[in-house]
Amino acid sequence: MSLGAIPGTGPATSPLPVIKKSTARTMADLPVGRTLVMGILNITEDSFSDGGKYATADEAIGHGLRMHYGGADIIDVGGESTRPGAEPVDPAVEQARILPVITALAKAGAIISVDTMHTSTARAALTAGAHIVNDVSGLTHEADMPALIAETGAPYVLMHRRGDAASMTTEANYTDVVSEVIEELLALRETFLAAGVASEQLILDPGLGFAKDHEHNWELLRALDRFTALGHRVLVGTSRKRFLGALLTVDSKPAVPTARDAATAATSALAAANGAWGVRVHDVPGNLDAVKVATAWSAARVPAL
Ligand code: PMM
Repeated sequence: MSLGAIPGTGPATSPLPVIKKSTARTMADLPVGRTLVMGILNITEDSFSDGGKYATADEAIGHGLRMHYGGADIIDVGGESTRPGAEPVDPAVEQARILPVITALAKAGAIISVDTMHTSTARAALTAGAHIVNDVSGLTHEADMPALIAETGAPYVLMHRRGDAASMTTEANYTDVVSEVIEELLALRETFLAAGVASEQLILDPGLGFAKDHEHNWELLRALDRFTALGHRVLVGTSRKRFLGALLTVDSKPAVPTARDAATAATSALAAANGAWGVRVHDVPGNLDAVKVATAWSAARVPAL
């Protein structure tokens, strides 16, 4: 395919990246031996960190390509904000936002996950070239998701959440957050297995920030090995989240989202050292460095005493 043939990639002189090759890839092409870096591409008006930034397909494709060529292993494309209090988006609107972007990025050789709670959007995205379904609903949204995942055989991120965007902040009540999140994820796992989903398709995510307060997020991150011990790949999303902003408070003001990237990279290194399969992040280069550090640290010989 000639340069610029895909909308948004532009002529060679354009400041937007151009397609360097057009080979579609599969999950088998993902690197092994280190934690994967999933770059976030929110094509929404109201996501907390990057809402409204990629309002046109051209801008979204350009940013996706930048992350792809900048070393992202996976690009996570979403068209509906998941932040507390976000307005629901009609699946038709969501699909109009994301499908042209997924088509273009898949042609450029990106491995793509679709961040959606809608079964119809997940199906359309897989048809357009997405590889993974990333569903933050914790199965609170559409009951036919397990049937779709069984039918397609696609890898599926099963994330823990209580309630929906409107109610989740009031549902962060736990006696033992780690045990309860694990228990609730395992119950959801049963629903997927009963629908015919293969265990290997399921990627677990503790859902940091989703019906969790700051302390819960730290506890979950600290106990990540209990999640990896469940025998599934584990994905972790800390990127620029409020618990990092609160940690970095200066003069009683939490750090703004874009000032949270170094702290995010630190959490990515910790997650990688604890066996995470992937980290979902805004800043791809910094987090790629962080997981490489963790890989080298984990692989280093421990001298005998
Ligand atoms: N967090 C957000 C959105 N999608 N998906 C998974 N699997 N895990 C997460 O932690 C997660 C997610 C919210 O962050 P954003 O608004 O920056 O996309």
